[in-house]
Amino acid sequence: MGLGSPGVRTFAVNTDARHLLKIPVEERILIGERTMRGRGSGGNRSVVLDAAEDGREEIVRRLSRFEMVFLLAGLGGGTGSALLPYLAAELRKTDALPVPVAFLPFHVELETNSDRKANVRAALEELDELGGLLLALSNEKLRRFEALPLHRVFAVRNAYVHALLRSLVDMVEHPSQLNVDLASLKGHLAGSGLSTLLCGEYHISDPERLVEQAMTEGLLDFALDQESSALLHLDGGSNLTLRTLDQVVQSLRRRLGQPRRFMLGTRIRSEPREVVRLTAVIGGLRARTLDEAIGEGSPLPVPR
Ligand SMILES: Nc1nc2c(ncn2[C@@H]2O[C@H](COP(=O)(O)OP(=O)(O)OP(=O)(O)O)[C@@H](O)[C@H]2O)c(=O)[nH]1
Ligand SMILES: [Mg+2]
Repeated sequence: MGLGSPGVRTFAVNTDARHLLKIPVEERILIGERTMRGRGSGGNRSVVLDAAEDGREEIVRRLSRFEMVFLLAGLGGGTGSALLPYLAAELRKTDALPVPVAFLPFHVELETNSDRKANVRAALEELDELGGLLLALSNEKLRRFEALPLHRVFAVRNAYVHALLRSLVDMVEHPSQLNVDLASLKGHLAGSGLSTLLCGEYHISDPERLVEQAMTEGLLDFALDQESSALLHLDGGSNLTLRTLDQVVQSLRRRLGQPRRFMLGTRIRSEPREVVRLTAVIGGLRARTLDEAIGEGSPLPVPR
């Protein structure tokens, strides 16, 4: 997925050579050729981990020269479930900021296959333990669109992920009045345990609704585990008043139980705007366990 920035480069890493060739990216990395012969792992995380370890130096060298690395994987098989936490952990040792994005399988896939369930669980536990940013998006939420053709449904999902990542990049890329840069984002993340990213846009007249919507969309796959923390960034027009800003801050703080660690950034444009965009990094989370997730199917965030 290109994010429309000139500095963005797309990579695919896989154990499956045929699948790798079909993915429209700029650079491809095949791992585990010796052990898996380019045919995928057949759900075996440990053989993928061995292959990743063998190829570690090259992969880390190629990925770590970027400031942020978005790692996207569908969990449940061997390759994605092994590589997502592994690469996130390896990149955390470098200057790059890894942002893992985990797609969780439909519940029916898990209910009928205990190996897939074990793979998802292992990956989520490792990501949870690692802390930092995690986006977790359950395919189950797509059921809300069950009347649409599958490719349309995945397009909806991709648009939402794109909006989230775009809003993170925008936040750190543009210098603004109360500035949040990459260093301050990393500093905030370092003391926040597991964090996730929220974004939302709403009419300037209803700050409560803006916060409510961003939170219900973004926190579905997480539970608040310890004291929360928040980094809030608002992007609005010259008509964004201090009162509106304050209402958004108070609303978010209240909903999170008044976190002690709170950081605010703003970007105010020179022209008026009807819409305010909120980007927030919420910390002190844990990924909901699979059993919790399977217990409740939850609705899909609607992208804008
Ligand atoms: N949301 C989303 N999910 C995907 C996409 N591609 C694959 N998946 C899901 O990712 C999960 C894991 O994919 P698999 O091919 O089974 O596993 P793998 O990671 O390739 O691992 P192997 O066992 O080595 O084949 C599946 O449940 C797929 O539904 C995609 O483009 N978008
Ligand atoms: Mg595969």
